Amino acid sequence: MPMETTFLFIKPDAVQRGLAGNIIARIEAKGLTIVGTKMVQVSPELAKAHYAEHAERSFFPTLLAFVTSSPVIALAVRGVNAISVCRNLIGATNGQKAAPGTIRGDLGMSAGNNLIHGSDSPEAAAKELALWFKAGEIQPYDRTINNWVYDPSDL
Ligand code: D4T
Repeated sequence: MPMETTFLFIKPDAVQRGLAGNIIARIEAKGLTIVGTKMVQVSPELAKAHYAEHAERSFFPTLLAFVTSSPVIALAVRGVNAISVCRNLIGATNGQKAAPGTIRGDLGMSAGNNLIHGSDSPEAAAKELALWFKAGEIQPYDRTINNWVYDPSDL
């Protein structure tokens, strides 16, 4: 199984609510490795580029206003099948419907204010990592503890 790197960002609601540590702790405790992180005040241009696929949706203006309203924390996260593992960790879009045990299921009550974004495919991860991080801002190291996180057949 190849290691993947996915892109997440902790959204303005989670940063404002003081939930960033809780969310990052869940990602680390799962066995994933944070290989890049920074706080970003999202510009309208970055918001539009990131959410370009939703440009025609009715919630697009609200989404742009929300994501640019206060700083976010961008994360590059590495692990075996990291893209799908993170999507499962995050849970369904609407916190009212997300399963207990997921970030949104445990911490949120909204579809818009839904705490965290995660790339939904290898193509999206590649696009979003390139959009948010400059060369040299991601350190693709492997934690020595990975020998205790994975068994040999996982790697
Ligand atoms: P992201 O992309 O932020 O990880 O969320 P999801 O993958 O779970 O959900 P999405 O792409 O369908 O939606 C993108 C973004 O739009 C917001 N949103 C979504 C909203 O404000 N109102 C809505 O009704 C929906 C469906 C939340 C996430």
